[in-house]
Amino acid sequence: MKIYEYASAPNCRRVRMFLAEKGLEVEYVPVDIAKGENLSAEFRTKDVNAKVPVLELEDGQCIAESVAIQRYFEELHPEPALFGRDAKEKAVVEMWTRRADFNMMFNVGMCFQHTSGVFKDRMNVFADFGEDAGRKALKFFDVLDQHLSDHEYLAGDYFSAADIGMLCSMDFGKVVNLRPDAEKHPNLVRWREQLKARPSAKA
Ligand SMILES: N[C@@H](CCC(=O)N[C@@H](CS)C(=O)NCC(=O)O)C(=O)O
Repeated sequence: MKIYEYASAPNCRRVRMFLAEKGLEVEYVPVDIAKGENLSAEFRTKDVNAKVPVLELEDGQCIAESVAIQRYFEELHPEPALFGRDAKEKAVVEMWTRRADFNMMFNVGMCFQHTSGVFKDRMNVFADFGEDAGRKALKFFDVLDQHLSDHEYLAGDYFSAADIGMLCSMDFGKVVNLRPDAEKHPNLVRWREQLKARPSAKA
């Protein structure tokens, strides 16, 4: 079993942090997305979208999508539960996981891809769209700050995969100067520092 990944990519960090929380070790195979190694015909046989991370099982089955990879390991190693323990927790973690993807990862990612020029060799770039996505991510910082004013973690009083997804997405915002402001977002900064103190945050 191995995971194809690019160390500084947020969705790869999301899987590494999850596995560290579970105490699991998997072989990692670096794929340099900056050099476009993920765009090769061979890599496309592993993921039709040509993205990392991809988990390749012993029988050759490839599983792309960071959350799908996390769910595979959650099923095999249920403790500690990171996607919730009962129907209500599972739904709440799912809700926040989707928000991490659609409200944070998508906007931060689009801001990076459409304003940095790093991927201009492989996509059409619309700077206005990227700037607008950046503004949407910043607005979502406000929403998160409000939510975290009376919740310890995103899903409530327990740490979950939703926290991992949101942290990795939000931290990636630094590359396009999207950062929470300690004065404007004290609750969000408190939550981030709390997560960063976990050994898994360094994975
Ligand atoms: N929804 C996918 C997104 C995967 C994704 O966007 N991966 C990025 C790195 S974080 C990538 O491979 N980018 C290379 C490219 O777009 O060429 C997931 O959660 O794994």
